[in-house]
Amino acid sequence: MPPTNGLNPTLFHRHPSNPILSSADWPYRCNTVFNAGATLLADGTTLLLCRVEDRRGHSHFCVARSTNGIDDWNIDTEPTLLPDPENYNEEYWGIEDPRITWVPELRKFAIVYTSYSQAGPSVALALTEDFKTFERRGEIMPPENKDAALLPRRIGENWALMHRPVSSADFDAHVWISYSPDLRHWGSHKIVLHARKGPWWDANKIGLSPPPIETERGWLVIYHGVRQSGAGCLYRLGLALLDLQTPEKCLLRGETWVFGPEEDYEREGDVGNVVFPCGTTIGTDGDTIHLYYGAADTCIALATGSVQELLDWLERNGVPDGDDS
Ligand code: BMA
Repeated sequence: MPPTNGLNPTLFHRHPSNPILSSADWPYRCNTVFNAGATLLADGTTLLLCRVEDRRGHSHFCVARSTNGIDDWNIDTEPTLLPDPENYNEEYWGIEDPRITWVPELRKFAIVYTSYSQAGPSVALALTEDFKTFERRGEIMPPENKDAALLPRRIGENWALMHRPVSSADFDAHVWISYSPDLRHWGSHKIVLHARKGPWWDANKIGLSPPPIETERGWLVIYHGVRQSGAGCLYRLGLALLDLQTPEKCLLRGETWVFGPEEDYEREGDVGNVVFPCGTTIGTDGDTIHLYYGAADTCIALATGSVQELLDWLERNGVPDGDDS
């Protein structure tokens, strides 16, 4: 049995060789490497689509591949996907925080990412079969919006996208879901998870972290909560479970955070006190979850857990999502 401590068991275990990737590993000069999307290829290779911030402060993506998902990374020697502002003006200030979903119906990977436009961050979609050539579909949610991911299959007839719009500083930032028949026209917008209020760890601003994981009990969601204080922001992770057939319905949501900045590489960096996962992979046992997260906006780290333990924890400690306003 893993060590448990009532409400606060250790659900994610940091890998001893953390951080597993940083700018020091990169084949070309850059500032930082963080917030990577993750997926498994058909041959079992782990692929990370890493956000690389250059020395101007603009980001692009670069692929790193590894057979064990831990070390011996084979990193593309040049940027894999650069912003293309001449054709996609919304990428003017770069592309950030990719989330990867394998979509069986399309037989393609969908990459949903933040395109940093002059009007603010927005959500863009690209499809790929091989992470070498990319089919850009452009901006699918206007600014200000980020932290988006596509569900791997249609819900009824429609595709489903989770995302996080922000209307203005006077209103809270919640996680939403929208539906589309064609990946282009989006509607039926609904709030899935509300930011809580007051002193909560996830008050005022939350966002989806990796793409939701489909389980027999529902869509397992790892989301981040941003605690704003006089000392700055604190990014921590919580869990929720959404109904399989009606994902806008939150069945359970934890009250406490389950993973937060503790180690030096999470506490200190370009933006300290940040753990920010954009991808997971599931091991061959169908249960071990590998959580790849950006640490302090500076490097990439790995923590592992068990999907069953996360679900059991939610069943013991979760409450239905409610608006805490
Ligand atoms: C969020 C995103 C992330 C970043 C985090 C902490 O708003 O922009 O890319 O990791 O802030 O700086």
